[in-house]
Amino acid sequence: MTDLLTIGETMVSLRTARPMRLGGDAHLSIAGSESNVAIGLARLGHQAAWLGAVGNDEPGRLIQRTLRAEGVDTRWLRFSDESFTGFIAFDQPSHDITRVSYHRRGSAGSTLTSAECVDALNAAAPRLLHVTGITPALSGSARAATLDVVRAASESAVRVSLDVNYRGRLWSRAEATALRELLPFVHTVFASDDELDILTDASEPVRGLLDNGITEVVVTAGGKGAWSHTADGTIHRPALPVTVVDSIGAGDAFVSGYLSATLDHLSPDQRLDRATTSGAFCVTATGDWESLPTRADLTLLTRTQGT
Ligand code: CKP
Ligand code: MG
Repeated sequence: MTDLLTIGETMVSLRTARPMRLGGDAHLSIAGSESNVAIGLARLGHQAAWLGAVGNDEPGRLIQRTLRAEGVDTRWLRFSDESFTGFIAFDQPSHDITRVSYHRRGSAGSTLTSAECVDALNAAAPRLLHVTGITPALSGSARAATLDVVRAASESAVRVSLDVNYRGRLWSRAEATALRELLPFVHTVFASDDELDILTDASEPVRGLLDNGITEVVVTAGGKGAWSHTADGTIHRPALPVTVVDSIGAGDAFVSGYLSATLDHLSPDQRLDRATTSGAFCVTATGDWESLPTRADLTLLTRTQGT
């Protein structure tokens, strides 16, 4: 039984604690919003599957091994002989700034096809399908694959979530309005407050999305906390007061907490509680996914904060 299927590109990552141009020690790992969410759900005890393509190379094998070690179902991972595993470099020129460089154009991860995504969806029959706005930005075929898999999910009554995850290095905001074509098939939208206008021209974007059939609009605003909007009203949770060490991956931690609570049939309040606690836990240590919480970790933070 698959609880959640997610599709997207996972890259090999190199991270340095100072400007990369100076050389020196680097930490080798993996990165990718969708696989971060899959790891987050697996750590919280759910059956999560990730579909993506990697090169038939050592970085690709690192991705497969890491995801397997984290308990993510990788049976739909495809090794490509034609293209390479994408690469992301993170360097920290100063304590508060993390610079990201992508090397992913033409990568294996951008060669996703509709057929492989829809076949995996049909075989996995997951309770939830999660996609992000990064995948359609990768290539024409990845965009078509995202549209076709969310349409197929919706036709099979599989609940679809979309995290906008706008990436200015991959496409312009005008190009990203292509994400609107996914909306008829989406149940839950995750967006930061500055991403909503990508999805709608409505003067009140949240209202516009709810009026157009989105069931839940979940909006994050960093230190100001998060909101969940449904036809029944709006709920807000402040951000937990933790020391932020590394905010990359916080959005994915938030999404995995939210979707975990959804899978557990929790109330809207409890969904937002688990999401904000998971996001807060993740930012307290370095790494996109390394610092994602387990269930025990969540109770630890809740107790520390006295909430
Ligand atoms: O929105 P987040 O900071 O949670 O996303 C982080 C991920 O997939 C990171 O792992 C990186 O590889 C990426 O977003 C991306 O493609 O930018
Ligand atoms: Mg994000």
